[in-house]
Amino acid sequence: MSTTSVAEQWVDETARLTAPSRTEWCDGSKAEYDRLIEAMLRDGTLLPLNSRTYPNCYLHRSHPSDVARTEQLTFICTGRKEDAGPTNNWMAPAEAKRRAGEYLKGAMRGRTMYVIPYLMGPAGSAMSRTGIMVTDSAYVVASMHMMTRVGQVALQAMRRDDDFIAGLHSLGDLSPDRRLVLHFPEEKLIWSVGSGYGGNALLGKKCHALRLGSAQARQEGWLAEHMLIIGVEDPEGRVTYLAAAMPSASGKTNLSMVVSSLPGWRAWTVGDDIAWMHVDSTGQLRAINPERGFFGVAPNTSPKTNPNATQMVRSNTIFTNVALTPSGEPWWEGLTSEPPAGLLDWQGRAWTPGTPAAHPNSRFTVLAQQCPSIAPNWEDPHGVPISGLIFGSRRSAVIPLVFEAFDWTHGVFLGSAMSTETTAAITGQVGVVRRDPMAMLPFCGYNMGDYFAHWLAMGSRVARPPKIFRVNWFRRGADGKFLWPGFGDNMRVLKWMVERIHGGAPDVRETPIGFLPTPSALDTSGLDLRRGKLDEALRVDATEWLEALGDLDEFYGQFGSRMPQPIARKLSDTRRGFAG
Ligand code: OXD
Ligand code: MN
Repeated sequence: MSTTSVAEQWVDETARLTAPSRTEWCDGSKAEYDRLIEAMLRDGTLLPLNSRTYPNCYLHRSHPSDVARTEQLTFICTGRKEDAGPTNNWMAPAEAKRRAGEYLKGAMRGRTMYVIPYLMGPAGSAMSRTGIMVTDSAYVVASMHMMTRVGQVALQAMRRDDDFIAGLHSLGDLSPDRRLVLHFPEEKLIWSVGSGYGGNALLGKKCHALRLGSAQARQEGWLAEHMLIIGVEDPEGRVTYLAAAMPSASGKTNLSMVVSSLPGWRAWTVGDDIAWMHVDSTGQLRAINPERGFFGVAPNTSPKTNPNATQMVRSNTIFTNVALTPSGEPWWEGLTSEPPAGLLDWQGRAWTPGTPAAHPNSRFTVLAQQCPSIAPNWEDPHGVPISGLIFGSRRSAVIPLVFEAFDWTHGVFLGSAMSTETTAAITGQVGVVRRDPMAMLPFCGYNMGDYFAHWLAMGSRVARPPKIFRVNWFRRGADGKFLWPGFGDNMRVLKWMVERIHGGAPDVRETPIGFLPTPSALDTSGLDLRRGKLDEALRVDATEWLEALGDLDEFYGQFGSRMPQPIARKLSDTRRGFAG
């Protein structure tokens, strides 16, 4: 394999620091994947699953203290603290390298250092970008095979010798006390040590495609977003593409593969987690999915909530931290209504009812092409044209089921003001409400004030700005139950959006937060939902809203002069709307 001298030099430098016993360049071939799997089966990193019912599927159990992204150990290391901004952890680059350098020094002794050239995005796309990652984890290499395009395809896509994000990953000793996930946007460099889990370790995903990707996108004039991409086909056969930002473990995978409860409507999956969006020469916003596979949350994935996902993980899938049945099948909460007898939990112990069988952040890793609803054009090098953007979060109160922004700037305001309840995808307390602008709080690789400004600037370059919607599937009634059934019925909400995009559904209710569908504008045919529940799901309460907006001045205030005034003005307009 030919490589560039810049890449070779960086790999040599890394080997001098980490001292592996050997270095192996990965080619991304099936033979390579099979060799890795065999080696991991031999050394116990992987356990085989039932080869009849789950062919070529494996179970990996991570270290019990390494089960989710660790935001408190994740840093943006820019020369100036203000360039990382108040919502990111910051460390000076030299200090970051000194500290992580201690953990990395000799960390690969006795281990193989794998070098993975990988491409984020379809082959042949001007929107795709290259990374070169080194790791001492065979599990990470096998996962990168599924999540990215590995090998020559990546090297060929480099625009210059130094046109790659360099990523150094080592398991270290897996101790959270010696774990750091460091991003150096000014050097196009990632250092991650001490974790073998998900977004901490599969560097193409959060570290490259979002944190460094967002910084690169700002410089180059595009958007790197924590968004699914979906094509909604209507009964006339027209497909309308939307991208939707939602925080981790808040339904992106389910929505991207939704099986419609409305006859004649169907969804095509383009991506479930990340969208890279460019404005083309005609002023059309277009999106690619930079990933090649899905790293989805297993719990609550079932034939009812996501039939496409349950089908796609029946073969060629690596499961991490799920439970194991006596017949060698994976199991997680929600997969079946009753847990099978004789389960082993995610740590391999006899399961005790009342404790999690699968870890709440247990995952499946699988190629996107296995998804029954994958769009035929999901790897189109030109991407898909985006006509609608959705900001969605998990809020049991206040936020209505769906509403539409008045215009692009107002939509950016709605995204910037998004708040959500935290989930098990991150280490820490679950269910805490926090501001999570555009679902990018953990992923924006630069000052979020500049990020809002970049969003506004992108709007002025788009000839036909997509309509922007805000959704919340998670609002609960006084009885504590969800007001909206969700899942396949979310197509009813998507249908309203598609109609709005194409100039239909004129019957809207104007409120200070945006346009809401009148309850009769949502297609509820065949849905057994009391009208009162829908009214409640769509209720906009001035007192609740004024209270919910209360901390936004302080939130925006952190960004000082970097906070774009047009967004702050939308906040005042909203308050005025409710007051008057
Ligand atoms: C993910 C996440 O893994 O957002 O996609 O945590
Ligand atoms: Mn995600």
